[in-house]
Amino acid sequence: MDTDVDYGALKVAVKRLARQHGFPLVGVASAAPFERAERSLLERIEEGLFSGLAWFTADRARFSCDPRNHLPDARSLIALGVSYNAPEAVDEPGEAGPRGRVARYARGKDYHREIGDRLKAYCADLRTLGPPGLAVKTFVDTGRLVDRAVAERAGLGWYGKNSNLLTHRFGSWVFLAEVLTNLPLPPDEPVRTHCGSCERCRPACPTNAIVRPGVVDNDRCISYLTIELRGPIPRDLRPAIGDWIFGCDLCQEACPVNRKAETAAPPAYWPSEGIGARPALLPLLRLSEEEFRTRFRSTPLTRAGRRGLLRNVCVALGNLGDPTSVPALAEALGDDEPLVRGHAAWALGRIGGDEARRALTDRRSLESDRWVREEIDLALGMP
Ligand code: B12
Ligand code: SF4
Ligand code: SF4
Repeated sequence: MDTDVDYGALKVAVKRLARQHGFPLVGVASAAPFERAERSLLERIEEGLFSGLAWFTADRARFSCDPRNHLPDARSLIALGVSYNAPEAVDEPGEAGPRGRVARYARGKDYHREIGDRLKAYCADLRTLGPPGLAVKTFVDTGRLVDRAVAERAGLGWYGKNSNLLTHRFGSWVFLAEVLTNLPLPPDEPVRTHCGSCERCRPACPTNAIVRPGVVDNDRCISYLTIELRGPIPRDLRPAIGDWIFGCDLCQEACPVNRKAETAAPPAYWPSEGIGARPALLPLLRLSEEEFRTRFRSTPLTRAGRRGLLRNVCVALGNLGDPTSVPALAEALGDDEPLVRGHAAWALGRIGGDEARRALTDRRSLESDRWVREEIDLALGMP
């Protein structure tokens, strides 16, 4: 790199530019390997805590913890954070019937594209600052890099026992992204704060997914069960999901640091831009594939797809136990997707009553899928 360049001054300009591009949290970290993250990841994979995510292999973990795998002459990481905490007042208007809950990060537009576009514009402007030969690579969530570990090293925040990165201004309600570069920028210091004796998040988790402080068992986390899991939700975990239909925020809602969090989400993440915070469930159960695609295009809901969302809606309805949902669930017993039919059967069994039993018995004689028939039998046997 050019010895005539004042990298301290360049760092100030790089950070100012990041704020101008809508990244209020910005810090710089060295691009050295993330040894602690690699150790943690490999231990957790070995322990079986990631067995549900087939793509989360030991090889991927090793690759993700060394930024030089992406850019051989990488020197620095510019860590970026954006709040997704929207003001409550912009929630959707009321509608009758049972309602589900959506994790805060997923209520509006999808962040991958929105932040991806901003990263592109930011990097284009970085080129006007940087010396010749500047190389950059951008990451947000899906890249093979450990986003939280980068943010922690760059001083954006600290690890909470719920394993989220907590920040002074926005609590843990932040998306993380980064720019990897060959610029040797002087690094920032990590934040020294930690949870102290607080333990509130752990008992707040209904599936006991926080197995040790800072360690989440992916396979028990409602976020995984409602978003990433493609097949049936394990029967023993369904009751603990409550009314969450996409993601879960309980370990973050319990966190005292989040009480003081600024509500600074850009309008793209407001509930009015997507599914909202507490959507009415019965209309969701009646969505066709076409309607699902039109309504939820460019929102995080596409990750679960119609079948995943409707599976989750059935579980939430079963847990809410509102008898007015029986006709819609009975209709869902005839859905094209066995995944939806099986979870509708579970929900009807949980709600119980004559009408629910009749619907289950009628469907049983028509049902061709073995797993769905098993769910119907179990539902009919429910107390
Ligand atoms: C896989 C994944 C998941 C999995 C597994 C989550 C997990 N905790 O490991 C599932 C699907 C469950 C998930 C859920 C969620 N996710 Co997610 N997820 C990821 C992804 C793709 C990889 C995370 C990873 O590598 N985990 C492996 C473990 C080893 O990493 P870690 O948790 O950071 O582990 C560190 C700590 O445990 C710490 N540590 C070790 N020992 C100890 C001991 C103590 C006492 C403490 C305090 C810390 C500590 O060191 C470890 C290594 O650095 C990242 C994006 C990315 N590319 O990084 C997003 C990411 C982590 N997810 C994110 C979000 C928003 C969520 C949800 C909040 C969504 C929701 N509301 O439903 C939940 C939160 C659940 C939770 N409590 O963690 C954000 C987190 C933002 C933030 N402020 O932290 C990320 C960074 C995406 C992004 N770019 O914004 N996620
Ligand atoms: S997101 Fe929900 S299920 Fe996952 S660890 Fe936190 S409280 Fe538990
Ligand atoms: S609830 Fe308490 S223990 Fe959990 S992350 Fe927040 S401060 Fe840490």
